[in-house]
Amino acid sequence: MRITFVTSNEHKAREAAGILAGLAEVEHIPLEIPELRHESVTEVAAGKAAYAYSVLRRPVIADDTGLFIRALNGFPGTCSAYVQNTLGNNGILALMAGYADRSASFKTGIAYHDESCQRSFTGSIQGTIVLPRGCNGFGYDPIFETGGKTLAEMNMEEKNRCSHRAIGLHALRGWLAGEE
Ligand code: ITT
Repeated sequence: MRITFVTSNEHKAREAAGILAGLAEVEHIPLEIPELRHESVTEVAAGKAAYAYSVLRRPVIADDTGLFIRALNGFPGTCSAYVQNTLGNNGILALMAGYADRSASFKTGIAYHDESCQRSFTGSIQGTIVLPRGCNGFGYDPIFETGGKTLAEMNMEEKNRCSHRAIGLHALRGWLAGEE
């Protein structure tokens, strides 16, 4: 089975190829997809996958991910890409100055779309916002700690055992395996 992962983010595609290995070959197409405004990563991912399918007409997956910080009422949520590009991790840390509650969740919506069906899956993990540590990964990984390590202190195999994206992709993998 061959699936096209449509994302401007090569790290996402690499993580997905690792998790779907042996079941599906993941081809990465770096298409820029217009994003719906919605509070749910799962809804945004479904919109991205529908758009990608309408353009490519082959089985696609899309991912939408957000960091939801409790003390900031869920900010940046589904605006995480914009906030990463504007404020960055240092800006997030500055916004959190003075907050004792550092808890946050990372959520990923994974959406699959082909000629006959559309399915969405969600993965979520809890963690803590910390000063940057580690140099693996991307985006918010250096400031998100879970199980004693930041995601940037994990190699891809470790991150793929516990991450929000891994949970969503394993759900997709299970469903695809059942469909075969
Ligand atoms: P798409 O083309 O797939 O939309 P994107 O990087 O813009 O790629 P999102 O809209 O899902 O993706 O934006 C999520 C933001 O959160 C973006 O800044 C990412 O770098 C960051 N992010 C996504 N997954 C992450 C992860 O596993 N670890 C750390 N940061 C992540």
